[in-house]
Amino acid sequence: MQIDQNKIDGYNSQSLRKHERALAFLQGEIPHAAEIISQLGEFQIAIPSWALGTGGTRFGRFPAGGEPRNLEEKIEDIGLLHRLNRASGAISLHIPWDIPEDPAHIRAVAAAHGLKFDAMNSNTFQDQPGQAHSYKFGSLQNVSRDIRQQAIEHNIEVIRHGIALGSESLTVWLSDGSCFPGQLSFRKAFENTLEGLSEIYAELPDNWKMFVEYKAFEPNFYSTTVGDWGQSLLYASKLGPKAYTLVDLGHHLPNANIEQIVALLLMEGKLGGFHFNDSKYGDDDLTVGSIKPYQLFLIFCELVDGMNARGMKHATDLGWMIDASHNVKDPLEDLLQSVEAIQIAYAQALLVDRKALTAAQERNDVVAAQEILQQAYRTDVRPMVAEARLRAGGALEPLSVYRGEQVRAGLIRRRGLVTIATGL
Ligand code: PSV
Ligand code: MN
Repeated sequence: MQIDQNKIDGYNSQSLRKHERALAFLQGEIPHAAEIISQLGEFQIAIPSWALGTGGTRFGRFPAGGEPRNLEEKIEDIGLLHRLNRASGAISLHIPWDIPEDPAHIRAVAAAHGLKFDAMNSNTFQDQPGQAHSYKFGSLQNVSRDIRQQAIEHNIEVIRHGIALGSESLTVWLSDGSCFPGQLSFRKAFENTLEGLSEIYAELPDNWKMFVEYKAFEPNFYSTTVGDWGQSLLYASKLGPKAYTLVDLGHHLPNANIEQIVALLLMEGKLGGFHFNDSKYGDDDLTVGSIKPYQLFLIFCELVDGMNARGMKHATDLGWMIDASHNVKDPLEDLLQSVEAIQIAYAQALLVDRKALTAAQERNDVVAAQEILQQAYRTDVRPMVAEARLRAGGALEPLSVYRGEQVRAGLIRRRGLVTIATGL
């Protein structure tokens, strides 16, 4: 389902006056507003192919209806998001949930929607029908060479799919670990995992990156073999220059200082990718910015400062992706909210008066430092985000257009009420 440009223009003209007034006020307050708007225009956030359906929990699932039935329809849904916000210009695939049987065709479908292929994701956390060996006791960490080999071959297969689609990175998230003390040897699990990752790394094309994603717990609840940023950094450092750590916001123990983790990984040149979501308790996979928007802003402050310190391009030098699950919301509405929350945090971080902050830090002026950060955080930057969308041909108010056009009802009419998207 697509929304015509003239429809979007029609909605925009209804709210244009109000928008222009709000923007003019902001431009008067912020001398470098034009630069921020252009940076926002370049910033794209990949959408995972598994976030387009209702995720559910282990207790149940309440599908919204009209979920995409195949990869083409998933691409179509992301194309729709991108048309509305002009900031979701990439898709990230999980194999084997979304095997591109005809890569040339899938590439063409994505290109028609203005989408690129972001990181490819392997899956050795589930057993697939017909699979020779089970991952019940882990994949790359496994005591069995045959099982490790199967996981290595799967990852190499994922790289091949990615090459065919024009992707340039592989994200490896392993659920490997243990549920009970004594179940495994931490050292052997690490060594096996490192050996497997090295074999996968050796198959990466020159222009590819490997992202090693860590997670503190779940599905294993005693130990995780890539459990935190220290372990991920250890693997990435040993693997070589194409390997990086990937930070998923939901993968930390409660109250972890994620902004500090980000600052240090960037300082070491080892931060490669990002999975955005929000959480109250664990890996809750909630809408970005719905629970801890100030933390998200502080993380973006470190991202912006750390990338600037290394002369990195904000838009392209890290892999930006949403990794969330939608249990009670329409997945597409949730994703529109998440993308906007990311853009808001990014714009607020660009507002921080860095010179003044450094000066305050140098004289140990704690109060001034806090005021400088909060001055940026308390600025309503939404008109700049909307202006970036408007200039790119998107909607001033994406959610209003989505609802006004009754997109979900249209998808249900076309695809049916009971459709299940592949994924978790
Ligand atoms: C694991 O919780 C994770 O964050 C990884 O990125 C997976 O690829 C994704 O969620 C889907 O299971
Ligand atoms: Mn993730």
